[in-house]
Amino acid sequence: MTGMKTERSERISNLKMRDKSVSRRPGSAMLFQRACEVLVGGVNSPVRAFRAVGGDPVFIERAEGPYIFDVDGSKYVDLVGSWGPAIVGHAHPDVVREVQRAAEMGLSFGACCSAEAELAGVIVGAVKSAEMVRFVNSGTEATMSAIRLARAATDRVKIIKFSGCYHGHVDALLVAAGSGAATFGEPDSAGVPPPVVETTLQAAYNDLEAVERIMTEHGDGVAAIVVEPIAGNMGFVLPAEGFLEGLRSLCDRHGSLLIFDEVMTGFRVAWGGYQNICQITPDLTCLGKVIGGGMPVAAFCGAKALMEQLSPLGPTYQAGTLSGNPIGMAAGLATLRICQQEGFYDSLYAKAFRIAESLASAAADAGITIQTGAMGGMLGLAFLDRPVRNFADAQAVDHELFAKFFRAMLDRGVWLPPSGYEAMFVCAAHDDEAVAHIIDAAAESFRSIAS
Ligand code: KE4
Repeated sequence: MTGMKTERSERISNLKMRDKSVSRRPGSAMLFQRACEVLVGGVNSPVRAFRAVGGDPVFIERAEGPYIFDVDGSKYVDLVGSWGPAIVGHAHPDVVREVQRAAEMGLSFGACCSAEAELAGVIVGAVKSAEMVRFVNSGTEATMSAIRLARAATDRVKIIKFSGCYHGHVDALLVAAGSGAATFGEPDSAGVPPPVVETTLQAAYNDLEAVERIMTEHGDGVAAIVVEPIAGNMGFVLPAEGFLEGLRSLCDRHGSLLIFDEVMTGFRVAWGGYQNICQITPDLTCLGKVIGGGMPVAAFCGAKALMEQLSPLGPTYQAGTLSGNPIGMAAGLATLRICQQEGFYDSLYAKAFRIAESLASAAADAGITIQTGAMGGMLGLAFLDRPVRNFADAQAVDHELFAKFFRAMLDRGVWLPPSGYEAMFVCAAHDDEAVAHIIDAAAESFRSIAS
């Protein structure tokens, strides 16, 4: 689907490439070459480098509704939505208007503003387990701060996380699958000193027995179990029946805290988050993405007695220059106002379900077995002959075939996440035409990769 050529993209496409090679997307290729001179890997977040799917990254010039437009003037139906924030559609007029209005009054005060309590009030009203909120600027900050608070509140150090779950680039959570019986973490990034992750224990997602074994041995030293209630960083993995309930009761039994990392699922799969669906109450919830509507806004929240252990009331320090930023608050408030409309999530789910079902049948028609799933406005696709239940399954997915599918869909005007370890996201602006385009492109793409 090639959209209208913008004047700028005409200009870019006329640029001569330094190495004179002709690229399908000359503007992106030229900009990527330039970016690589001053940005590490040409990007500010690794997944954008397209290394998992091959080829150079595509540079986006603008986005509107369910579409994004690259610098060469091509148009794509977007199933990434900036990794979740664009839930109401890109450049929604109500959101843009509120951001513009806030910006005209100053970008940042470094002081209190009314919008902070207003957005916090919406979150407290929506997230059952939240009485108090602290805003931060990224999901990483939210999980990092929640862990610090949990350690302070319990006077314990150990943390349990699950392989394949991603909670941002927090040192303590950049842990590979641990080796040895106790499954102590080993760093899965350079620069993370082994002592930092020695207190991070790791288990397989959905393996409640493994967590029971760890808690039997270490329970009285475990500050918290941190979990994505739906895992969206190893594809799309639903919690097994009883898994989250089991974590809750293990935490209650051993005096540990349960942290739901709902940075991705918060206000994405339901108003408030997955905890409002599964009816399990975590002690702390991390939020991000949707609550900022595309601006750098994240948060962690929980019961008053726990949250008030944070500075300035309590001994656990946490701070941030741009936390509660008026522009971010305006974007978040405008976004959640739209999400709160009657039927918003039912409509999102209907789209996500329809796309997931259509992907499965189109793949089957091409003789390819895939797994798909959907919850609210989130969906997943895995080239595997069995449901993905944990990271080992996610690693067994045919990521090469996913890469071929990604490129085939990209060439047919559909923007998928550039990694088989990611989830996909629909938005309120995905209308019948956009969904039909995804379905048609998928049918052609599955046929092309099958051959
Ligand atoms: P940020 O620090 O990137 O704002 O949030 C970290 C984070 C925390 N928790 C969960 C469940 C998350 O999914 C994330 C970040 N998600 C990835 C996409 N899977 C962000 C994309 C990127 O890293 O560029």
